[in-house]
Amino acid sequence: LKGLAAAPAIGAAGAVIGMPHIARAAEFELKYGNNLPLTHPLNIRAQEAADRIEKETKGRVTIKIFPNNQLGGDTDMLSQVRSGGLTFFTPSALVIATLVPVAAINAVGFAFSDYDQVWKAMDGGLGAHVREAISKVGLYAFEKMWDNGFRQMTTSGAPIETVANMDGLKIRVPVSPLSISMFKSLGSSPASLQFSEVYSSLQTRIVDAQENPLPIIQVAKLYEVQKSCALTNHIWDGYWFIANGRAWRGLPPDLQTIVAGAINDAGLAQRGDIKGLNQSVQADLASKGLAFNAPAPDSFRAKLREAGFYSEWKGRFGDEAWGLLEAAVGKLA
Ligand code: X2X
Repeated sequence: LKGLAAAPAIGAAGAVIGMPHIARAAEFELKYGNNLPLTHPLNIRAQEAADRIEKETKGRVTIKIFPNNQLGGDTDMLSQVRSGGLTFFTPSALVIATLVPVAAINAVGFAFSDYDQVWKAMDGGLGAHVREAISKVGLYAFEKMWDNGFRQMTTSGAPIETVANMDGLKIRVPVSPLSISMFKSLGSSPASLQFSEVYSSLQTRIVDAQENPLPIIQVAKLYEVQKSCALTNHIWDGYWFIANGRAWRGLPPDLQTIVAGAINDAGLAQRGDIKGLNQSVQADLASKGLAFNAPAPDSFRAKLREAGFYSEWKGRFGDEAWGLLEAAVGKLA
């Protein structure tokens, strides 16, 4: 984990600024990668955590952030964090589920009705169950999940008013078995694409629609290539802040305490940011030309039930996990 000493700063004219000195390399130089633009609260709060960690560890731990798929898409970063090439990664629950299937349980369609239910479940028994499963594949999941948000559907075609408008719709979904199953059950033709490919696939009409929380639609400028947005709230999605297990265990306990404290606190602050954005972003997107409508969820839910979506996923997640979800949200299927 030891890196090279930083080179002395070089001024515009090539002269060394001040006395040449060799900065001491941090004992632990850690890398964190994610799939979101720098302007998203996830990156803003992660940078705050990194600054706090450097300060509180007196420079022994530094974290360099690689935002916006700089290190590859989700699938690439997931394998890098498993191998140790990356120390930290924040996959959405949907995406880490390709490795830890039960992690998608928070994304069951229309399960959560509000954030009180979400955080009670994810900070409680359901989140603990998922973190345990994540630990079994050699990764460490920090206690506090970060917010992605309630997912909404956008399209370049006719507005989505009821589930009938989903028929045959070519919609991009994340690389996630649950998303594919859900959108097939709704009658659409989903395509799994990494987030790094979403803007261009909408622009070139490989797909006509996508679904994401409003803050992502804003920071990734998806309004430039979409016409309307249906406020369906069909999935609540969050990010697990994960670490390579070996790298995590290689940190002395006092440093682990500082790192976990800073990351979990930043996660809580980030939840507040998203909550605030949920209030304000819609007006901004509307002013940029995105038309909004708020479909009643009933036709979507009924279609999922008829297609056997809930019974299938209850079976796939197992009774224990399903019971923990229902303890938070009430009976689902
Ligand atoms: O890929 C997406 O749609 C995103 C950004 O929401 C996730 O990370 C799942």
